[in-house]
Amino acid sequence: MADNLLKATEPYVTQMREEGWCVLDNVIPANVVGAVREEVETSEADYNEFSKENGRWERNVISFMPKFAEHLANERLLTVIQQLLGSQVRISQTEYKIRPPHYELVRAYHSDFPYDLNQKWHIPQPFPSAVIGITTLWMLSEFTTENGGTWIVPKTHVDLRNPRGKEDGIGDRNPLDGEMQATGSAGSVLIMDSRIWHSNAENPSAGKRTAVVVRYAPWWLNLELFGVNTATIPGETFDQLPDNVKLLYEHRAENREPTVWI
Ligand SMILES: O=C(O)CCC(=O)C(=O)O
Repeated sequence: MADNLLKATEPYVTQMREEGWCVLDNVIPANVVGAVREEVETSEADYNEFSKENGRWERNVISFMPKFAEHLANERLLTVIQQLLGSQVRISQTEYKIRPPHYELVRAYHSDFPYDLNQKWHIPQPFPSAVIGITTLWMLSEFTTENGGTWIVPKTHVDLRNPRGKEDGIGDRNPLDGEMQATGSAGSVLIMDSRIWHSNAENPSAGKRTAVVVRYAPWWLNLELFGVNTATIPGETFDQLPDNVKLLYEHRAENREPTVWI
């Protein structure tokens, strides 16, 4: 990793280790984020229609958003992630996270894969003291406390309890001590240790809160997830991705021999 990148990302890595989260700004430059947001918002309907006809786990959502995909190996972002997960990383899951205007929600606190205790493919408590997943929420519209900025509880990445832990008596629907909403300008990325307790928030505003969640994993983690959220990317679509993004998605490419990792 280049020295200048290590230096520029040091405060973020420190915050990740101590607090379990940070917001990296300007990952998608201001002059292109509007076009990326539009692509993501308009393609969700195409994706939903495709999935209705062909099945929910038939095509990876990244296939529907090539402009967005270009940013996933952003140098500063990957430098932060690689310092926490090791230098070989892959993307485990990608999902639309668009909250419509006037979206109402009771909190639903959880940790993400591989620590989501409601999913079959989780590791058991007590979680080992190691970073095994990084969740990134790409803010394609500004995140505020009025439009559904994600609820997070800083420092919970080292708490051995969990809101979905049956014996832990926390309750995933309750406001929690220390909770705060993550905010940032469009083009920023909320980065979380996947153990961090976090939740959707209501969006009482009149505008959409548009985001995509992308989860990164170390190379050695099993990403098969029993077929759920393992949708593939057509080979011709995969061929169009920038090389450094191919590296993150090669395990999901259809009809392509593994070349990038060899
Ligand atoms: O959309 C959000 O603000 C939170 C999403 C979330 O909790 C998740 O993807 O695990």
